[in-house]
Amino acid sequence: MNLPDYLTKIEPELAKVIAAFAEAVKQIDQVIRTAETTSAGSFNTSGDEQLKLDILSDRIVFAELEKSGVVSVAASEEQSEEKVLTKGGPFSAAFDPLDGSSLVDVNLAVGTIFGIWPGAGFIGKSGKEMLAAGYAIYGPRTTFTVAVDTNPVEFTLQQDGTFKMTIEKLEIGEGKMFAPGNLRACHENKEYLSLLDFWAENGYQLRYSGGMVPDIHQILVKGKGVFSYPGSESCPPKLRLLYECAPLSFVIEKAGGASSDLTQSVLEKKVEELDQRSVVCVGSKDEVDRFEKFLTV
Ligand code: FDP
Repeated sequence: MNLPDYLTKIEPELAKVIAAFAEAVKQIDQVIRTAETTSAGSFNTSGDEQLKLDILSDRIVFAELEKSGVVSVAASEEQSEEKVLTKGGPFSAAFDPLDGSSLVDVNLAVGTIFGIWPGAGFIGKSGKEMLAAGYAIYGPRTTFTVAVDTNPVEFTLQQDGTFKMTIEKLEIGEGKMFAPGNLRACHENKEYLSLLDFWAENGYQLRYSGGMVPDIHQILVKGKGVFSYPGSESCPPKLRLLYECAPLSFVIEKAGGASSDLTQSVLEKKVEELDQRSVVCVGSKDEVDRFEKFLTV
């Protein structure tokens, strides 16, 4: 099955937003393969240095969302403010155009993340209100994963520019694989250190690339495992609720996994500001429970 066939099963206006992201992904794929990986000489609101690729990818996504004609407001991790695109459009879309861009020059996999909400704007809304979310990975293959009402599905970009369904049902069970982010926090966060000891001493397989999207996608494809990114006083959590944590938690929970910010599912957490950070742990339910038990003192 190709992406257009899959989209016929989704509410038509919502399908237009997903199709817009897929179109943007095709263009970003080309840009990543050929454009320079140098700095643009600017910084985003989070203080991350912007690459020319970040800025190009950002423009591509905004242009495709505007063309869709159904997105009232869009917010990007690369911009400090949301943009009004189509007045009266039924949806809002938040995205990180190129997540993990510090990995581009070393040729590791990077991604594009998106979440689609009803109405105009994001403040005061929570992830559980999302209508759909997904991401692309630019690696040895370019894949596009999307979740709407049920289990997420994976498509792979073909040479002719079409997206062919490659996994029709992503589902998460239990299993021993861990992707622990922000290890710098361990010197202060001894509870996190104890959890890492637990995973290491119990024969868990370490699989961590440093890119949030591939590090989470592996949990969906292998059907097991955990990704964690807590913080400590001098190494606070840096992952963004709106652009990263909420959309990826939506996909994980649709696959039967769990998410936590240490007090609740990430999807329960309300967006208070566009650049809001969150502790995040996603993956197999037992592992997310374990994360909460070890780190809640
Ligand atoms: P990056 O800074 O390279 O853009 O979202 C940011 C992110 O990558 C995630 O993809 C990744 O999981 C995380 O940062 C890794 O951050 P640190 O290496 O700084 O802990």
